[in-house]
Amino acid sequence: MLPPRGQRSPPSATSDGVRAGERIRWRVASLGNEFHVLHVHGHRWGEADGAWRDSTVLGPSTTLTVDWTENNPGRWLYHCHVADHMMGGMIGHYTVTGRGTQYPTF
Ligand SMILES: [Cu+2]
Repeated sequence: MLPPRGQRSPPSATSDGVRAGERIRWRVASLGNEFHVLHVHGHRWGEADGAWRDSTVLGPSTTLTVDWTENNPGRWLYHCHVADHMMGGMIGHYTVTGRGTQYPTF
């Protein structure tokens, strides 16, 4: 999802065609030697400690796998919360079609 530092290419995730009701898995890789804070708007995933989160810190050269059942149609932003990373291109949108419960954005 996140481009190498200094590149302005958009994240590689493609999501058009995801429909409410589908089970979704995101695999995210943090490349290089910087920390990132992934935030996915409109969605949360369960963690091993029982907490529900919509953002998480990714350390250098780590990966994250999260799953959820899609239930929130709309066009959602996902991005790194480090401002200069986001301004450098670590931002994209994620589109969910179909019917479901429309939850507020976060
Ligand atoms: Cu970042």
